[in-house]
Amino acid sequence: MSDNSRRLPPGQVLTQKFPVLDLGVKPDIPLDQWRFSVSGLVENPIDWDWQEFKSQPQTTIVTDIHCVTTWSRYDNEWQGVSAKHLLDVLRPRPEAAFLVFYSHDGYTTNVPLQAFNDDDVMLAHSWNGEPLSREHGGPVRPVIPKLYFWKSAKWVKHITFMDKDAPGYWEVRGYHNDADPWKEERFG
Ligand SMILES: Nc1nc2c(c(=O)[nH]1)N[C@H]1C(S)=C(S)[C@@H](COP(=O)(O)O)O[C@H]1N2
Ligand SMILES: [Mo]
Repeated sequence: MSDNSRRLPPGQVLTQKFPVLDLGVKPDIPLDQWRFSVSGLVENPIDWDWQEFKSQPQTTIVTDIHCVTTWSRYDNEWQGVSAKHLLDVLRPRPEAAFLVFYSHDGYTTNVPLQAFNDDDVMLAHSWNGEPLSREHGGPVRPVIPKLYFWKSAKWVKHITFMDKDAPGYWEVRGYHNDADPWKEERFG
């Protein structure tokens, strides 16, 4: 896209850098100890080790990042397991409407199932052709490009599917629950 006004959401500034933002703890999770589990309102809960995760169908997507602190970064190439595939495996129950992500640093964040169930959402293990670095959330982080980047939990270890919403770390501290950059849903 060449028309920047249609690509850069309101109030954002483009950067070539990839800033690091988190609570200050950067967990080190060796791949042989890494696990990823999903529980709650799904027909088929999972508890994957690294090999099971990597043996799922792999996809690549290129997305823009929009952080609530106003930086945006274009053309990030992510590789991993698509949300669509994960949902095929999990088979959410009809009552399932909200997800909470749990991370190794104690961070949590919430999204509606509708936001997760999108073609550009994935659990990423690589960024721009390299394994996702520890400072950016490796081994694995979800990427939800249509929402501000705080919804993309680094060092993810668990997802729970629920019938009710449950605001996460920043959402209970004044960040907007929905986080749509195009509507500037930053706070409140
Ligand atoms: N586990 C975890 N995930 C997190 C955070 C965090 O503190 N812990 N911070 C969020 C915020 S506010 C942002 S902007 C992005 C920053 O990701 P980056 O460091 O890869 O740029 O991670 C999000 N995911
Ligand atoms: Mo952020």
